[in-house]
Parts: sequence; structure tokens; C-alpha cells
Amino acid sequence: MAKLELLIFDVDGTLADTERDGHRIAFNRAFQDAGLDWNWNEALYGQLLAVTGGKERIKYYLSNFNTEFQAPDNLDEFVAGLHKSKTAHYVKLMEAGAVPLRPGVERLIQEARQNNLRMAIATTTTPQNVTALLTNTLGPDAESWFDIIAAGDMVPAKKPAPDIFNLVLQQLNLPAANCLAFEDSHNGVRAAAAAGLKTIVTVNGYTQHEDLSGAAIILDHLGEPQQPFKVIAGYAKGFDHVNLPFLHAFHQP
Ligand code: XBP
Ligand code: MG
Repeated sequence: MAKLELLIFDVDGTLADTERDGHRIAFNRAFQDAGLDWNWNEALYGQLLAVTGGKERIKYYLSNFNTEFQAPDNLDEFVAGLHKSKTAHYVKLMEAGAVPLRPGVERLIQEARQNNLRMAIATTTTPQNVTALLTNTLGPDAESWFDIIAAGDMVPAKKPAPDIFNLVLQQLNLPAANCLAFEDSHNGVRAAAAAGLKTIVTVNGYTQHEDLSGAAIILDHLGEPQQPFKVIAGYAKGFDHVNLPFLHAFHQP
């Protein structure tokens, strides 16, 4: 039977509700700085989340929601400039503590560290954003707790492609059967499942009604001893929060 050796965490929506209160705000600030009158409200942003990756999302917005806009000849350069500014705004928001970690996240990460269970990150967001979130929530050395932080453009095809998860597995030389993934979204669970990973999904406001059928279990959050999770789909084997005994029990077929 495969041993559980690695936890692979998505970042946005899984570790923290960064989409609504972090990325969205940062995009809007970048648009304003560039003199654009674009405003991505919460509802529109929910639609734009169909596409992962900030640069890809801006292009999707232009081709589907703002076709009137006369984009400059060099669209890639224009989008890259906006996105660079967006990343700077996002980092500032994290430094200001704008987005806390979701319930159970810090506890579970600390439990994994204490028990020498290895951890990795697999995300479509820009590496600087991961650094900003981890260091401002978990502490200055938090990045070193993860064996690999696979992020952003390290792979050409973003989620729902499995590439970012495959990169983690290849770099650490582990089979998918020895790992568990944590995700929050349709695109994320599709990517993890396509990499052969058993996946725990914790939903948020943007993803609760998505098709999450690749998930092994769907919870409202990871839970705390005094704040039990709600099981949306799947079997929690009598546990009411996700801890290491839960993960080992859950990892068994
Ligand atoms: C997250 C994303 C990211 C962020 C924006 O998806 O799609 O693109 O929304 O970050 P997931 P960047 O949680 O599935 O990894 O602007 O840095 O791309
Ligand atoms: Mg996510």
C-alpha cells in the first residue's frame, strides 16, 4: 500500500480567499493606474475565474466582456505591463494583511511540519504572490517549509492542465499515489485529478456551485477542533476537522 509522503497545496482559494479580496482588488488598482475605466466587480470576477492565470484572464476579459476596447498592437506587452503592476498591488495587499488564511490551514501545515510530512505548492499564480502570502501569514521562513513551490509560468499550460502538479511529482520523484492534493475549484480539481492525485476540496464563495466531481471529498473548509467542517460530498470517516490522522485514514483506499 502506498505511503503518504507529500501534501500538495493549491494557493488561491485554498490557503486563503485571495481571489475576491486580493487578486480582484489588485487588478482593479492596476487598471486605474493605467488610466483604464475597467472595473471587475465581484460577480464579473466570478465569471472571469473560468480562466486561470492573470495575464490569460485579462485577455479573456478583452475578447469576451470588453470587445469595444481598442487594444494596442502589441497585446502581449500591454497585458504583461498591466499584470506587472497588478502583482505589485497584490504584494502590497498581502503586506498589509488584507487576506487571512482559511480555517485549519495554519494548524494543518504546522502539524505536517512537526510530523515530517513533506509539503509542496502547485499554483497558477505568480511566484512573488506566493511568497507574499506565505511570509505575511505564516512567517518569514515559511517558503522553506515546502520542498517545491511550483507556480505561474513554470509550465506553459496552466490548470486545468495537470502540468503544474506533474512538475511537482517529477521534481520530487514521487508517484501520485503517495501524495494528496488540496484544491478549491473546478479547474484545480481537474488538474489534480488528471495528474492522478487524490484530492481534498475546500470550497469558497466562488467555487461552491462548480462541478467538483474529480474530488475525493468536498468540505466547506479544513475545520478546527472547535470549528468542525461541513461535509458537502464524500465520507469523512468520523472526523470533524482535517488533521494528520484524518489524512492517513483518508489516503488509504
Ligand atoms: C489561481 C489563478 C491565478 C490568480 C491570479 O488559480 O488563476 O491566476 O487568480 O494570479 P489556482 P496571477 O488557484 O487554480 O492556481 O495574476 O499571478 O496569475
Ligand atoms: Mg485555487
